[in-house]
Amino acid sequence: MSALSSLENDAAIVVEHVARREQPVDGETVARLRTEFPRLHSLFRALYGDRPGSLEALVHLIDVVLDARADRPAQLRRLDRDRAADPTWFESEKMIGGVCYVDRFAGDLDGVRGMIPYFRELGLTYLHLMPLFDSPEGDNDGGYAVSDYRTVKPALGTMADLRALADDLREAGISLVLDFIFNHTSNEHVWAQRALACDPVYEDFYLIFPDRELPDAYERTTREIFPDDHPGSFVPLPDGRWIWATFYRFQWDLNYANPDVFTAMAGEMLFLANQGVEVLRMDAVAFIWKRLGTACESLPEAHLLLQAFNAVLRIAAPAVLFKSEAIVHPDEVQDYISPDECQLSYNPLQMALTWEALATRDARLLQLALDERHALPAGTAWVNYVRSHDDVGWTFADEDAARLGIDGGPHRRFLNDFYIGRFDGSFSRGFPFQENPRTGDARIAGTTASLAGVAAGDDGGEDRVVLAHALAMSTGGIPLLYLGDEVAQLNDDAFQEDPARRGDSRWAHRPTRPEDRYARRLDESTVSGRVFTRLRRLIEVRRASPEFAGNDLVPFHTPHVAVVGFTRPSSDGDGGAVLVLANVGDSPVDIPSATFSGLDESAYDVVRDRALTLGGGLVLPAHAFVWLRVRRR
Ligand code: OTU
Repeated sequence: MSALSSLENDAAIVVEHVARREQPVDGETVARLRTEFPRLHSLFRALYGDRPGSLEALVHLIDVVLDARADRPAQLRRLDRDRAADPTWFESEKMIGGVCYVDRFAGDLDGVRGMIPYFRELGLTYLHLMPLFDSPEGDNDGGYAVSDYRTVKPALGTMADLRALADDLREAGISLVLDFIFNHTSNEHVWAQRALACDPVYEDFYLIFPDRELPDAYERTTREIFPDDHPGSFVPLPDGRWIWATFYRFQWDLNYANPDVFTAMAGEMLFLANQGVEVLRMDAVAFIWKRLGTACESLPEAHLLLQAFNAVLRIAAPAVLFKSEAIVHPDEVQDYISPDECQLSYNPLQMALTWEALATRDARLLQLALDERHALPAGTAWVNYVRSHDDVGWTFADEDAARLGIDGGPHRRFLNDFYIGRFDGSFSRGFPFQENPRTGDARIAGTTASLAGVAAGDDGGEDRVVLAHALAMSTGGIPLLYLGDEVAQLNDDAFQEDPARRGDSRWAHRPTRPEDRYARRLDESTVSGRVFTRLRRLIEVRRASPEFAGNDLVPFHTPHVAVVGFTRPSSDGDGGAVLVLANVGDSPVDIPSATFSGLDESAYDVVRDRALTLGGGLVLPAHAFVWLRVRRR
C-alpha cells in the first residue's frame, strides 16, 4: 500500500500499468488521459495524498476509466466528437428542458418513448427523468435512495429500454438528463448491506461510529436537513452503532475520504454516461465532504471531488455535462460553476426571488440578483426554473435583503406564511415542507399553478404562471419546465392518504399526468388551454430569438418597484437587444418615455408579433410582461 508521490513518479507507474493492459488503448483516449492526468493527480493528492493506498486507488481509477472508454458505444463516441466541435451547444436559444417522473408522467420507460411526439410539440431539447434506479419498496425519497445504479426499477423497464430511449431522444434532438445521486446510497445497496454486516472494506464506504461521541461532536455544527424524519445528521443502526444520514434514515452518506469510494462511484457514473445520458444532475453536491467543527457543507474538498469526477468524464465520456444541485447561499451556488467543475447549475436564487417578488409585489430583490449575481464564467450556464420536484426554499442572501432594508429572518417567515396560505389575502395554496419548530425554518411545496393563485381562483393566477415562466425563459441558460405546469396542473392532495408519501409534502407537487388537462391544451376556453398556448408561444419565440442565447444580461431599471427589467443584447454587436420588462404588481404601471430615452422609439413586440413605439412610454398591465426587440440609439 503506497501513498501518492510526485506527478513524474506516479505518472511513470500509471504509464507502465497502462502498457500492461490486455486491451490496447486508442490514441485519442491516450491523448485525453495525458491532458487530464496531471489535474487528476493533483486533485487526488490534495484529497488523499497521505493516505496509504492512495496510489493503488488512482491506478485502479485509471483502469476503471479506460474500461469505460473501451465500452463506450460508437454513437456516443460520435456524440463526444460532435460536442467537442460545438462546445457551447447548451447555451443556444433553442435549448429548453422538461422534467418528470417516469411512472407518474408516463407509466414506464416505454411510455416516455411514446411521448416523444409531445416533447417535440413543446419544443423540448432536454429531458430530465427523475431517479429511475432500483430503490427500496415504499418510501424511497422519490428514488433518491438508490440500491443499484446499474439496474432500472423493474416496474419502469430495463437498462436496455433506457439505452433505447436515450437513443430515440437523441434522434429527436433531446438530451437525456439523469441524476447522479452520489452523496448517499440506500440502506439496501449491497455496499450498505456489507457495511451493516461489519465487512471492514464496506464499513469504510460509510461514516459509522460505535457510539454517540463523534456524532454529537459533528452535530454541534451541522444543519438538520430533514428534521421531520430524524433530528441531526445521524441515525442508529440495529446493532447500536450510528451512521451518517443527512437526508432520510434510509439514505446513508458515502465516505469520500476513502479513495476507493471515489473510484467505485466514478465507475457507476461512467456506466450511466455510457447508457447515453448527456447531462448528469449532481445531487446534493454541498454535502459530500465532512469535517469536524464545520457545517459539513460546501467544504473545499467538495469542489475537489467534483473536479476529479469532471476530469474522469473528460477522459472517458467528454460529451457529458454536470449540472450542480446546490440549493444554498448564492455565493456558494456560484462556487460550483466552472467548466472544470459543473458547467450547468440550477439557479435557485432566481427561482426563489421570482416567488418572493410575486408575493411582495416588489421586484427589487429579484432585480438586485439579476444585476449582481447573474454573471457566470464563460462555458457555463444557468438552468432557470420556476419550481422543481423539491420545495421552494428562500436561499437569498441576507446581505442583499439588508441593502433594501429587509430583515431576512422575518421576511422568510412572511414568505412561508404567504405561500402556505396562512397570510391574510394570500393567493397561494401551498404546503409547508420540513417545518422545524426549533429553528422556525420551513420551505414550501406546491405546483406552480397552486402557488401562483390559480387554485385559489385569484384573478392574477394564470398571468403569474406565465410571467414566472417568461422570466425563466428570458434570463439566459436552459429554461426547465416541470411537466404538468404547462397545463396549469394543481396540487395533488391525495399524497396525504398514501402511507409511503404522507410524511413528505413535496408529493403535493408531483401529481400524475393530468390527462384531462392535456386533452384540453388547445382549448383556450380553459385555464389549461390558455396557459399552454401562451407558454408554447414563448418557447417558439425564444427559439427564434438569438438574443436569448448565452447569459449576457444588462440591467434595465424603471422607476417602479414592481417592475423587473433587463435587456439581452444581440451578439452581433449592432446595438440590438431584446428588452424584457415584467410587472409583478396587482395594478398597471405607466413607464415614462424618459426611461426609454437610450433606445430607438420604434420597437417590436416579439411575443405579440407587432410593432410599437416607445415615444409615449409604456403601460404594463398587472402581472404582465413584454419581450421587445429594441435598438440602442
Ligand atoms: C436533493 O435535494 C434532491 O433534489 C431531493 O429530492 C432529495 O430528497 C435529496 O437531495 C436527497 O437525495 O434537501 O429538499 O442543496 O436542498 O440537495 C431538497 C441542499 C434537499 C438540498 C438538496 C436536497
